[in-house]
Amino acid sequence: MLNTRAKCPPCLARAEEDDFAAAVLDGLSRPQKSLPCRFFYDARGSELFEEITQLPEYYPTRTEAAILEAHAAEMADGLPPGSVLVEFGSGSSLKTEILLRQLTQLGAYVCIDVSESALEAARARLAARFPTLDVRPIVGDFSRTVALPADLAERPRTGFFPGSTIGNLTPAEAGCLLQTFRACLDAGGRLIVGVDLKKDARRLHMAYNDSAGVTAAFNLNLLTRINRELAGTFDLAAFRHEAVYNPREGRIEMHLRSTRRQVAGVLGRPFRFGAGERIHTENSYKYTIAEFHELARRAGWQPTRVWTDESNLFSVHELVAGSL
Ligand code: AVJ
Repeated sequence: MLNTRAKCPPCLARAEEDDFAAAVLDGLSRPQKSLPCRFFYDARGSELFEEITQLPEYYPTRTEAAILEAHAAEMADGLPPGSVLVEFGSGSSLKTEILLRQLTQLGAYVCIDVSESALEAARARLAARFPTLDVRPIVGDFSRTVALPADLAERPRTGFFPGSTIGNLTPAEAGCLLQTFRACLDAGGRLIVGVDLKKDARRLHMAYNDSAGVTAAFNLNLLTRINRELAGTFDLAAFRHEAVYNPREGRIEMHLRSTRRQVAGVLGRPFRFGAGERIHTENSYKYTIAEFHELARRAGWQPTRVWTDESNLFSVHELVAGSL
């Protein structure tokens, strides 16, 4: 078993508690400059991501929603009455409603997110739409072990981690996260997880290089955020969005490429860029079903069922926790 503490670098969902300044200064000081993708999601970034999910080229969100719609009833059956649904990084909990409509035997819905405002908005909306549902928001970082409310301790648990958020992690980090979820959900617990599939590289390229330029704006917004929050002096016109599929690693990589030799300041410190030098801003890993099964098994999960769309663009996996 991997040691979660030692091998899990800070990865996702920690944007509100961790130090943007320290992460940016550190990332830009490396020989291969990089910025953590969790900082994309300031107010403007979240808005741009929302726009991305509506783009004709960006298939993951609508495909996953369609898979959930088509198979939610199957996902629900076999769920013991009184079960607790635990969502890791629930945000608006919008996709969750597709499941909640079918999970009529649910004992409670525990939603974990770093954003207290997002949790409160979701709680209010769910209270109106599912008046009998027991909603338990927890403000916290799902990449660390989260304790569930004591009165729910004896209930069977099902985890929910949609959106292919797991693709932002390296496979090693993803394995750590699956182990953390396993610890939270206990032996016999289930996990429903959305995973984007490997596919034709042109299709992937289009999804991350949309013709309206929304993904480019989303990527470049990171520099706007640095300029605003960290007294940055990035010239937005001198960086270009780049998204490329790396077939060896099985991931889309997003970069910001400097179009010329230049210096950009952050908190009074100068960072030099050569012409063509890149800042690596995001990885989005794609898996075959077999690859994801292997990853899950190594993290203590037994793959049980998997649902996909007709074009095999996206997968939703059901995993059952093995005993430790
Ligand atoms: C939110 C991680 C699923 O990797 O596709 C969308 C983020 N980046 N376009 C993804 C993203 C560029 C997205 N995830």
